[in-house]
Amino acid sequence: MSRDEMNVVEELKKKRKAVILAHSYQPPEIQDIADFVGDSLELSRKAAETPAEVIIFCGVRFMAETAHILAPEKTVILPEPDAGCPLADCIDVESLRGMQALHPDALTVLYVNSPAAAKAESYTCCTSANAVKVVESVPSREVIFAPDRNLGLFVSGRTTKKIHIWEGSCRCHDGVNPDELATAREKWPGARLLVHPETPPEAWNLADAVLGTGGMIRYVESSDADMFLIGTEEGMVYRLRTLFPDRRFLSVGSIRCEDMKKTTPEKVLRSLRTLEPAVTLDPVIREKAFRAVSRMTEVSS
Ligand code: CIZ
Repeated sequence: MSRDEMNVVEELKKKRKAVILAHSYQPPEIQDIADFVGDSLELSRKAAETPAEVIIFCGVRFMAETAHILAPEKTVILPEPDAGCPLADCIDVESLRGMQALHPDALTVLYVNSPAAAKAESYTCCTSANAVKVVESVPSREVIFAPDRNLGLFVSGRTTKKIHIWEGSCRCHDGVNPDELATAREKWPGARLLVHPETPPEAWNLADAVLGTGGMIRYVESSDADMFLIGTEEGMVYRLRTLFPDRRFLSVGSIRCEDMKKTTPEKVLRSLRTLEPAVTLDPVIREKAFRAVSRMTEVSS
């Protein structure tokens, strides 16, 4: 973005009382113009706390919906309305109710990568940063965990609760090739390999740590290694390089989310001008989803 365009963004932000929030998987040029970059939990918190009246949410639809669920009085704009999440699309209300009928003693923990209508049918939500803590907090011995199978498996290995796992996945993370990770490990023996829990267990077995993006940042902060192999969406490497310019980061596993790359500076500029397209939800669904999302934020605060 040119200096002139950056100035226009700044002026419009002031005029609209707007803030730009961007997920760590967004392209570099979006992370560069954002007021805050983070994971979905951090961004939801920012959305709820910010005094801004308008939130330009650079991410995918479920994230902007979560911001609207937590801050209905603010205008939440998703600059690219077609930025979806195939993982979130793995679950629908009717099938979720079907699984709940099969396990009447279980409460449902829904990964935030899911549609608001499914959140409205759930007891609570979680992100990759707090999944184990949230599952442990639920007042039932049995839990339905949806929609990410790999994260569900990750949680079941860290709790004594009985977990009924939904069969869904993020096709970018689930498609990671463990051989590629093993080759990278051999090539850079001194580097630490960090992978996301949405990757399959074969990837975890090769890694030094299995972490959400916020956890990866904290890991690097407290590590004395100077090179890291990053097994999550490639945008995270730009974020890490920005935060830790004196360390080396390499994206491994070819994990690229095309939906995350649909946001462009031009679309952000257009949204600031027009305040469109805004994300809204049926108020009844929003209210019920708010209960589930709030239970999560209470546990992780
Ligand atoms: O929860 C998020 O923001 C996602 C999608 C990834 C992560 O681990 O931060």
